[in-house]
Amino acid sequence: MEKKTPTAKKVVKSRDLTSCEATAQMLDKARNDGVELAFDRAVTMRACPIGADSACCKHCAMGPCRLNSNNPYDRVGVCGATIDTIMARNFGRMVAAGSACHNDHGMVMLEVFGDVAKGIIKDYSIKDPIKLKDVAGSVGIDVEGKSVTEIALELYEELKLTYTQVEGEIPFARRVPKATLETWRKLGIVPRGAMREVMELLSRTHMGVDQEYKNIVKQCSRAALADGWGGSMVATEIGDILFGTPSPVQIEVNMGVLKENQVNIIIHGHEPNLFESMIGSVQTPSLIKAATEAGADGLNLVGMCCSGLEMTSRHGIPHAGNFSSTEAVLVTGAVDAMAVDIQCIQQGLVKVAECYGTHLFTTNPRCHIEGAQHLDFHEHDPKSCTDEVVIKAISRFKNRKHPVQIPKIVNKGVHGFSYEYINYMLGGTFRASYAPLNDNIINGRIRGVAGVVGCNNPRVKQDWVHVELVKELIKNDVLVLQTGCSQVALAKAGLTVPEAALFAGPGLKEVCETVGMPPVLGLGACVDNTRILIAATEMVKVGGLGDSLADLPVAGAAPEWMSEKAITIGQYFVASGVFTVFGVTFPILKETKFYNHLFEELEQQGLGKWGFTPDPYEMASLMIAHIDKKRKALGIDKARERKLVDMATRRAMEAA
Ligand code: NFS
Ligand code: SF4
Repeated sequence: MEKKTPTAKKVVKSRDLTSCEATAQMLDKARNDGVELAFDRAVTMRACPIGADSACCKHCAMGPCRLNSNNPYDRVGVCGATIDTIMARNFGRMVAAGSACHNDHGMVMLEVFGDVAKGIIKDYSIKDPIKLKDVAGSVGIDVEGKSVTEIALELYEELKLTYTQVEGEIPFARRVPKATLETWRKLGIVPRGAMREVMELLSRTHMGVDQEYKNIVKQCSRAALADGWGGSMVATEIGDILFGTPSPVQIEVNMGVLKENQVNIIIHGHEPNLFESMIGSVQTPSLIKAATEAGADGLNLVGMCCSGLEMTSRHGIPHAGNFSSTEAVLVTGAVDAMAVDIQCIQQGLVKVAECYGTHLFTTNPRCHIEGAQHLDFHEHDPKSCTDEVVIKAISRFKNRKHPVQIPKIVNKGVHGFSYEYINYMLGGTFRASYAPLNDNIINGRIRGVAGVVGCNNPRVKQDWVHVELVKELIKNDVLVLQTGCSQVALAKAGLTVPEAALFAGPGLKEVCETVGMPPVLGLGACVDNTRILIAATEMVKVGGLGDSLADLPVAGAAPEWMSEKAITIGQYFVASGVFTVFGVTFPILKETKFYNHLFEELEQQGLGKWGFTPDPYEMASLMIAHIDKKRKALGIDKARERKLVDMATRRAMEAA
């Protein structure tokens, strides 16, 4: 499928590869230092055009087979597999991997929760008993008269079914709006346990099993829903119960959060457990003393990527940058240690860390990297790992050999908008409710809601697609909810502060100013996309916007996606009823039946559908057109018409 390819020239100007000024400065420095980053590798590593279209199959040794003719229906694989089968199977394998990744993480979170409830793990406790009761109630556990421990143990047993259940619907299926659930039941896509769904998807995409693309897509939906309403949702809810439900907090983001005279420690990955323990280690008096004795002004703990976002939301810990900045940040020479756990950890980090003398630690038994030092992290004795990271960081600080050059850029944002807080913020303490949001959508002040999420991808200019898309959406009165690396892009662009309401259309601006909220709400890590599902569910429950999630005037986007997890997230949003647009590239050939199925037919079945364009402005208009279509179907388009932004206002806004 058509895609934006990078400029063919071997050396591309740094500012054409990223709109993050700090990252550009570090890319320039890396080039001067003779160090290669992913940005430059993406220029020299041309994407394989057949693979990019998902037109090849290597599922058996009769192949690999390539169907790269102009008419993909001219040929079939050695086994006779058609282009639709091949693309659907490849897509299914991506969904399976992404779902496995989130579910594996969610399962670890649940095990930790179980051990905390049983008193086996003593380093963590239940921080939010109110949320515990809410979640338990939502899956049908009677909480009356029971102790926190009793409820926790029951919830642990119940939520285990999210993964292990062989038959029947997963626990959080009870949260799905009735009409949406009915559609899933009709289609046979309500998930059983994630282990079963992922296993079945892998089995069905094996050579010679499921060879009807529509049937494969059904299992894709089921395995993806087992992520969104399963493993990811468990990860979010358990994270809140154990570490606290986020509420808005002012944060600092960008590489300027590193401090020249302090011991800088970066945690990069996806498991809040490691990060929570690290917070304990940097507050340990003996370690602070050791840092001072080494000549440092203190210990500076900073996050990156998704666990960084969880810590930002829960504790206001500074955030150094998103996925495409993880190598670049090491080029500052200021990072004394980087500890990683799982997911989105580029192997390229090893080389860059080596060049700048940074200690790079892997900490999770699932993720060792050749050339990195491995320190096993265990929730039963977390400090033995995290203290060691601090000690190594201090020794590197004492012996810093590399000149330190930190880009002096720090941006501020207000993040930590949980589903629960949005409830309170809009409705007030005494009548916490989503009714004001629905009212403002119905009266047209807010045109609709968009979820803008996902990764960076060095094949497009870093952050640029995210920022341009979101600017366009808020200008058109679309309230934007964000997670993952996308949120960091917007924070760096200064659009996650209440003052950013200035850039919103008049209706959205009015709402933001009344409530004192930014037009772009940061909800956390990628697993926290489930907060968007829950918020959307509440909008349906409150009423006035239809019966099913598919009726809502909402749309989703992952403008710079790269990971298989993103595809799974896209598929569970689509299966939940949301029109979801991806940028960069899409692993599909146009003018095929499989394309038509994902991009049109799914919507006719009562679900959402996929969209694709690398262009942020086109992406915005696709999303807005969809929102308007849903408004029309709900009969609330009239209210909206009176609120259209005229040219004069628009010009005034541009000038502002
Ligand atoms: Ni999400 Fe988080 Fe970022 Fe993409 Fe990776 S860090 S889980 S996958 S790159 S948003
Ligand atoms: Fe080729 Fe079929 Fe084997 Fe795929 S499964 S590699 S299309 S023969």
